[in-house]
Amino acid sequence: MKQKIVFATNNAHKLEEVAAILGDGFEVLSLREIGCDTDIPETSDTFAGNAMQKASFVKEHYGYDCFADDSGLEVDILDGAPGVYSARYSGGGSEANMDKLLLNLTGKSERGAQFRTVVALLIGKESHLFEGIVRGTIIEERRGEGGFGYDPIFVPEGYEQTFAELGSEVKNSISHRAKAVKQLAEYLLMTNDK
Ligand code: ITT
Repeated sequence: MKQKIVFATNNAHKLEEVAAILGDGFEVLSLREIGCDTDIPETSDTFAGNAMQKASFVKEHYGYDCFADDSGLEVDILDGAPGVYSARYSGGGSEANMDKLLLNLTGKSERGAQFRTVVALLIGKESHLFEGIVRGTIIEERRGEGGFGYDPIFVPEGYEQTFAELGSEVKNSISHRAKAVKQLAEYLLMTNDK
């Protein structure tokens, strides 16, 4: 039987990526599927704090075992910005966020960056955190149609294409979210076997 677990996110792209990474053994329920249409507050200044805040909201209000992730892009030369503010960097959407970042990096040759995800899991009375990082470079203009967020301007280390060009299969095997969610899956499978 499939293990049911709630993923506390409003981001359909993240839901799709995570369901693909977790694989067939799990039925991942979205917030909509449990009847939650609240924009859950994210007021912490750390990924772990925000991920835990989202997971706790669902556990408290709906009683489900649940996980949430908080993720973002950290640019070396900008001291880790936009970081936890990645979704809200420009005050507009993804296009405006990329415009602002490219503008802030105009003329800069040092373009190292990383995506980071922290997943918070609340299961029974236990809580766990899992982290994934992927290093890469911010290029000077957008390339590719796939993915979401900053994917068109991020080239992961060891590749020449952006996350948006590489497609979901490659992205889901090497991304920050893949690394964190694989640890989550191992943990869930281990506890399910007991
Ligand atoms: P939820 O809080 O509902 O889960 P969200 O989109 O607000 O969805 P986050 O708070 O984790 O998600 O913000 C992450 C932002 O960082 C996201 O909106 C993107 O701009 C960026 N980001 C995170 N993961 C990314 C990825 O895999 N590719 C590109 N951009 C990403």
